[in-house]
Amino acid sequence: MVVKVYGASRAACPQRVLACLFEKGVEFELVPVELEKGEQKKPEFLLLQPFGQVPVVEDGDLRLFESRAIVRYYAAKYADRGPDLLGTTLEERALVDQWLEVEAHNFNDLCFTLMFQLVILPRMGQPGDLALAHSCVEKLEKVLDVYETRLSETTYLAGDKFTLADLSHLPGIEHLKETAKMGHLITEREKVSAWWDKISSRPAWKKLRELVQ
Ligand SMILES: N[C@@H](CCC(=O)N[C@@H](CS)C(=O)NCC(=O)O)C(=O)O
Repeated sequence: MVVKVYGASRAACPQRVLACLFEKGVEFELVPVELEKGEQKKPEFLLLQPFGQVPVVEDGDLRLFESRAIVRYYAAKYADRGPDLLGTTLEERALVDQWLEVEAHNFNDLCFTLMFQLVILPRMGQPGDLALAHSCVEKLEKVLDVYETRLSETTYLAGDKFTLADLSHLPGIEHLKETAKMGHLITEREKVSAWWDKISSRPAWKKLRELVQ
């Protein structure tokens, strides 16, 4: 059965899910939801996702939202297919979870606020708060300094293997670099930059990029 993914291929949260499905070779159908038109807030969509956000997946009888819950589900469901994205030992899994939490709370919150002020609000014809954006950049610098230290010890965030912890960063960093023109945050850090080059050159992420263009 083909997995249905409701979302916009340009939006970061659906991209997290699509990247995971590509890694695992899971066939999917993308059901477009036009965020600019507010389709995600319409009553029929709220029946799928009561908070009015994408992505949502439908897989047989299962309907699931929250991109990180979805990628955990597919990484576990297809554990024996494609790369191991969860870690095998209890300790490896704990480290993957730790860095997934860091992505969600330390990295993504700042990245999202920055994107909202610099890109999304101006796109909607409203001025972004540049002071807020500036403070996000300062805080992001500190977060990425922590990544730089971590990545001088291990090749990937959770250890020596690519996992969900790395995959989950792909959309946010791509948006930071390409849309917000903040690529220097990555390139000025040697280890983070090498890590980014490695994770963004994976065939699954390249397929995602082709889908977006
Ligand atoms: N924590 C949720 C966040 C979902 C989310 O913020 N989705 C954005 C797209 S990346 C969205 O639907 N934005 C439109 C809106 O909030 O109205 C997840 O990871 O799935």
